[in-house]
Amino acid sequence: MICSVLGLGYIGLPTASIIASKGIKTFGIDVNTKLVKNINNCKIHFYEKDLDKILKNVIKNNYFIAKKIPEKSDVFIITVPTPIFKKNKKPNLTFVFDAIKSIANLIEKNNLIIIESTIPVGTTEKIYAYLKKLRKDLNFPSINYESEKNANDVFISHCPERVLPGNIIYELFENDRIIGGLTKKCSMMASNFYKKFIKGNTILTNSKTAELCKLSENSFRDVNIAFANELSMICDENKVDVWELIKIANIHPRVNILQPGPGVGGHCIAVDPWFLAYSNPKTANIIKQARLVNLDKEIFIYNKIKKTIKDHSKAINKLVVACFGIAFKANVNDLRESPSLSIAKKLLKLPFKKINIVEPNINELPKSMHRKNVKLSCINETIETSDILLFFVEHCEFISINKDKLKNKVILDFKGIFNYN
Ligand code: SAJ
Repeated sequence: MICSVLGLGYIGLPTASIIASKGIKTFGIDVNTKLVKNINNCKIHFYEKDLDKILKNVIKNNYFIAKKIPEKSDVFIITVPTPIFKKNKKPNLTFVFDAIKSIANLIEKNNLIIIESTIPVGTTEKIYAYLKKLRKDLNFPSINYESEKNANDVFISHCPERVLPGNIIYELFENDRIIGGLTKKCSMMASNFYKKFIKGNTILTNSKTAELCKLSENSFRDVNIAFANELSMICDENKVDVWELIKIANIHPRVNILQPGPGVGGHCIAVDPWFLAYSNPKTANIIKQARLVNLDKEIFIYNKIKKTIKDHSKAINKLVVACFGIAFKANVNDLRESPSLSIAKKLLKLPFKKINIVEPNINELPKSMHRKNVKLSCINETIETSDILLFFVEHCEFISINKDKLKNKVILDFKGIFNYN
């Protein structure tokens, strides 16, 4: 059996590596020539626990090779990004359809096509219609999930990735998978394939349910984080400690409030709810509002910082501020859609004497932060030399800071670091 995984990013590369680790010949396909070369030399463009070991092994044993141009395969898995257009929040499916186009002429009877990328409801059916147009020689009967007679030549399913950045390898093996086939047979064929390399269960359904399920999961989390963020702003207005409030409220057996922070980052939860808000503008009210609340939290924090600067005894051009954490969440080096990074970038525009950035998970600052007065610094030196300390991310290194060192410092703790025991 040969499997091709198209898109070697945060999901595609770990997925391809794990499939190859089960002895399945796997091609990792990506349009980026440099990335393909680097991956074949075991150079990975992001950190994910255990991925380097697995990749090294599968390359050494000839089970995996990265390529630019797709080849004939039994299974094609699409793991390309599905961003949104900034202006109108419309899902951008260009990469998905480009990937499908790139394999269209390679597809043979009995091939499996699996879309893992997060997609709007109905997209798997659109992909089917697109392939039907491109490959008139193949048999594509009308879609009917329940029909036993459905005799397609190719089997298309949406099996959304649901793994947590920072724990991807473990979750790829262990998590249950939603298998959303266009037909029952598509689901069964895809399920049999996943069972070759996952320990979790496969849950079979139709493609639309699978698409909406993935979007619902991430929207659920976004809405719940928005609730925590809204509470944090209500607490601020009422001069109540939000961390203590949430701790007490969560003692209730049916209450489980999440943690507030500078907003929601990453390429998933900050993006996917917009798919629903865009396609269901009249009904997806809470979902849209939650997105807006989580975005507003960033502005709220920026205004808090500005007020603190104004109240400080030193003039702004004499002040040294420190941003603790610019990653999108705790203990990862991923900066995508990071609200902390976005706030830090806004701070660059203010005339501080110096800005210390403490981010233990990266070795150099992103280019967009390159300024004379901005430095990637270590924890202890930063504490000693900074006037205002801003805590944006709950990295484990920050939680273990000896609190005695922080006496006499102005601290704004947006992640409740000092409430961890
Ligand atoms: N966050 C909070 N407060 C919390 C929890 C999270 O502010 O109490 C913030 C984080 O700091 C981060 C953002 O939310 O900025 C998202 O982090 P996350 O850990 O909740 O989720 P992701 O984006 O890393 O991964 C999510 C997961 N989805 C769900 O938990 C429903 C993962 O399972 C998905 O596979 C992934 O999105 C994806 O790829 O869609």
